[in-house]
Amino acid sequence: MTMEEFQVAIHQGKLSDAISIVQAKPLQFFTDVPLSVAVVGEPGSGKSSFVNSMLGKRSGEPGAAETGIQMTTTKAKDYPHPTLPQVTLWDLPGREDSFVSHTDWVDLNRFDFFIIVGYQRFRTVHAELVHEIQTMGKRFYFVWAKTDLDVEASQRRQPSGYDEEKVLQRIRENCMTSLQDERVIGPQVFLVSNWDSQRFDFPLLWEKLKSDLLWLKRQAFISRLPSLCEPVLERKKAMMKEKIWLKVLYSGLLGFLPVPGFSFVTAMFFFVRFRSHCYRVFGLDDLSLTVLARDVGKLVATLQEVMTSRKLVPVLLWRLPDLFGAILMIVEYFWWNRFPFAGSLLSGGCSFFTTHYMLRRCLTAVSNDTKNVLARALESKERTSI
Ligand SMILES: Nc1nc2c(ncn2[C@@H]2O[C@H](COP(=O)(O)OP(=O)(O)OP(=O)(O)O)[C@@H](O)[C@H]2O)c(=O)[nH]1
Ligand SMILES: [Mg+2]
Repeated sequence: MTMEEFQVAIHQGKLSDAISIVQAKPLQFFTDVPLSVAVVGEPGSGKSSFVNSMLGKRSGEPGAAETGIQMTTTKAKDYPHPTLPQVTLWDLPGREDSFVSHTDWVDLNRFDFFIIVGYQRFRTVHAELVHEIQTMGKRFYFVWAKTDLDVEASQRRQPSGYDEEKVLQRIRENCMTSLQDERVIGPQVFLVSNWDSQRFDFPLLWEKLKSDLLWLKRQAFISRLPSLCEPVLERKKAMMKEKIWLKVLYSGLLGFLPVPGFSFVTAMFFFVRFRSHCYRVFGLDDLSLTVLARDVGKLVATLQEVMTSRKLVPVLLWRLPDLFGAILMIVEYFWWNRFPFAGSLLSGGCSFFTTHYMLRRCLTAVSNDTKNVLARALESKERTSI
């Protein structure tokens, strides 16, 4: 799928237009977007069995995920879905609570959507997973596996007064409450048995997944947008780098003037002007941010929070040589009674190098900020399950 219009808008520094272009696309536009679905949960919760049920395979069949009582899955493995286009299910190794172990855990950032598989009870690891997924601004379903065992156990406990619907309702409510306690809005909970894809909520889960699919692909596409900008931003950076030299030359020459502190003032002047110019070129100036913030329903300050180029302290630290130059000039003027050659040389010489470094750093920071602001603008405001 090409997104030339989007890249053109980024190239023109029109972030707001770039976002509108994507948001205006009909859901069908995202049909071919690949979707990576990670199946996660504690060890032995039934993740691999769930993947097999989703693929329509039985454990042990060729192409099916390996299942077993012991820690079975040790590496993340992908299973392209046979009927859902461009959907890949990822069977992940079981994850313990963070206080037990965190080693060998897979980076969840690379997945677009999550299915948390739990059983028996809602555990700390589920809460941790929910938290991580929400922090990434991604969505999930919560699947309660082995419901057949819960139902059987309940039946054994009270054979006479047994009511399956009540048992299911109790489990469902328990999951919902636990998820809501983690501040999830509208949790999507499905009770399943991996042995029977017609029983309990499995058919419902299928229907829901099919109806959410294009929306999820759209979300996946949107979350990849900042990296889609990369080549455009690199080109812009290269263009702007060429213009840095002239500014460095002016700043360096002015730094030679025998006025204490003048090199600092000129360098800061060039820096601030260059940064404003970069903001305009990349679409991060105040006006553009105001329009973007209004369009995505966020505060300008929320977008600015992720802009590292706004921090002035590191820049001031880089201007420390100016202080030494200024002190040397003052000493030369007042104590040695002579023209401040050494101070001017120190100030001017340092000004060349430090200004060059500062402007290049500023350019890189603004370019990265463009991606960060875009990602922040696209972040969902609500901690919804789907
Ligand atoms: N009764 C019942 N047993 C299940 C169900 N799902 C899985 N099991 C059993 O639970 C055990 C673990 O299943 P797996 O699918 O291997 O679980 P896993 O989460 O992939 O385990 P690891 O890869 O070790 O983390 C196996 O013995 C399965 O047969 C289910 O829905 N009902
Ligand atoms: Mg497994």
